[in-house]
Amino acid sequence: MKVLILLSPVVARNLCPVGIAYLKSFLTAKRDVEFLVWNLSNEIPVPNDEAGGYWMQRDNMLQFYNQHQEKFREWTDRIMACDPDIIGFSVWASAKWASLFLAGMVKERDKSKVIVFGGPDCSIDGEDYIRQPQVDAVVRGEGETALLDILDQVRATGKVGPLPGVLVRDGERVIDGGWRPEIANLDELPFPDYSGNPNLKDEIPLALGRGCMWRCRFCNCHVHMRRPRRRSARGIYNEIRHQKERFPEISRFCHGDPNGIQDLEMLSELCDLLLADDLKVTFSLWSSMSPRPDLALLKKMKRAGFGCISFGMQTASPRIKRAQGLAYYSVEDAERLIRDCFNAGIEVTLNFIVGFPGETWDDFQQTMDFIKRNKDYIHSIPFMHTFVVLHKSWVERFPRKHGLDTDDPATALQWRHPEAEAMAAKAYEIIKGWGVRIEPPQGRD
Ligand code: B12
Ligand code: SF4
Repeated sequence: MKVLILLSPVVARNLCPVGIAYLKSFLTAKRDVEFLVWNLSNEIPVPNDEAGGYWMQRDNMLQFYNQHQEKFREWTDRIMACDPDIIGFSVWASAKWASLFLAGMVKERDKSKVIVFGGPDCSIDGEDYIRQPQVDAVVRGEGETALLDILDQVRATGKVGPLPGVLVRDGERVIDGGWRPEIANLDELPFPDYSGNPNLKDEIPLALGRGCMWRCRFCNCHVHMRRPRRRSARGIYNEIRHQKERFPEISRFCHGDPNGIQDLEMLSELCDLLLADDLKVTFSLWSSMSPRPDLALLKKMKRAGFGCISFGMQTASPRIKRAQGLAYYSVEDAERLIRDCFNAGIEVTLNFIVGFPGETWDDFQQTMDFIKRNKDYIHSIPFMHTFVVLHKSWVERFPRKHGLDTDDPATALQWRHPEAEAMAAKAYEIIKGWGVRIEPPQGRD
């Protein structure tokens, strides 16, 4: 059996998805399967590939498609010549339209080709994808066991029928297999396989677990990975050794799951294992703010190779923080954590959101005051995001409760704070004036 996974435009340059590497190692360990990954996005450089919102608009991608029809035809020819048993599209929102256009072109050539969509945007908008005639099945959530079942079904019957975790169509009717139980013990998964991925250059993605234990009101992560699960320190350490053996020229690991500072006991144990070894590797982490860890653990993390942490700080207004569901730490906790990281030698970058519902210039000022107080301890502030309502987030589902003047989720999705752009522009102007960098540490974006 041959499985071809496609990453269509537009995904960020050099994206090396941890999820596809997991699918590859899992499927090839379980079945005799040729697993191919084509990152088509690499083949058409897009100058503004970070502008995810722009590429989520169908008209923008249609214009791009019209300019590059020849390339889309060439891809279709290659896919047909490759003749895979399953054509899988790994879809992030920015790649939605190109994936749908290309799938349509394949189906036009051969209706019997099995086309499966999966990836983050399918978890969030799966019902929409399965209504498209060129899509035979949509996998929501993690893909390993669902894709394995699909593979077995296609081998036996040549098509995909109802399965847990999968949406399929019977004529016009959508059959929803419900959400598949998530893999309980992540240590049972084989290590992700990055072989042959041209985007694996300077750093190797590393997932410490899946999902996030918090429930920020603006976030929709819990739709994609529903239950937070951590890997064991020993399992992560073994993977680091394994990847180092496979790719000895790469010594930097970048974090590939939503939130790195969740299980402090595991982090501490991982540091002990790394310190007892001499792997000469470094790590970067994403994390929410937290009342923990303490200075001792941060110092140990630094010695073990954790060089920088990107914190989602979002706001320093206690009122807006509460509205965002971030009551689990205080502004003082955040201040202490930033300074402790600095004192431990860990570079801190902070990301903020401006223009949350109900945010006033006074709330904004509290954030600016916070940055000013802590500017000597902050490496950079790469993102001052203007708030947008995410599909399936709590804000979208319960808009009035979050200060919007509507009960309608569709209207909520369009909502923008009238001062958000002005706040972001002002913030950049102020923080640049203080000499705070707005680009992340080298090698981190
Ligand atoms: C870690 C992460 C990143 C890392 C990527 C790490 C890596 N190397 O893979 C980095 C920092 C690079 C990143 C960047 C971005 N991210 Co991000 N990221 C995440 C995060 C926090 C976790 C993803 C995760 O758990 N990965 C772990 C692996 C195991 O899961 P996975 O990659 O999804 O793969 C599994 C399934 O999706 C499925 N699957 C994947 N492909 C396929 C294909 C088929 C055929 C099948 C059947 C299954 C399948 O199986 C995989 C294994 O179980 C999520 C939030 C969340 N909790 O979901 C946001 C998230 C995925 N990111 C998002 C966005 C928007 C971005 C950016 C565009 C942000 C920006 N403006 O720059 C960029 C650019 C990415 C791009 N496509 O170009 C959005 C996606 C929105 C959407 N609707 O598509 C999310 C959901 C966050 C959010 N709430 O907005 N991100
Ligand atoms: S901490 Fe980050 S990943 Fe977790 S719910 Fe909040 S925004 Fe989402």
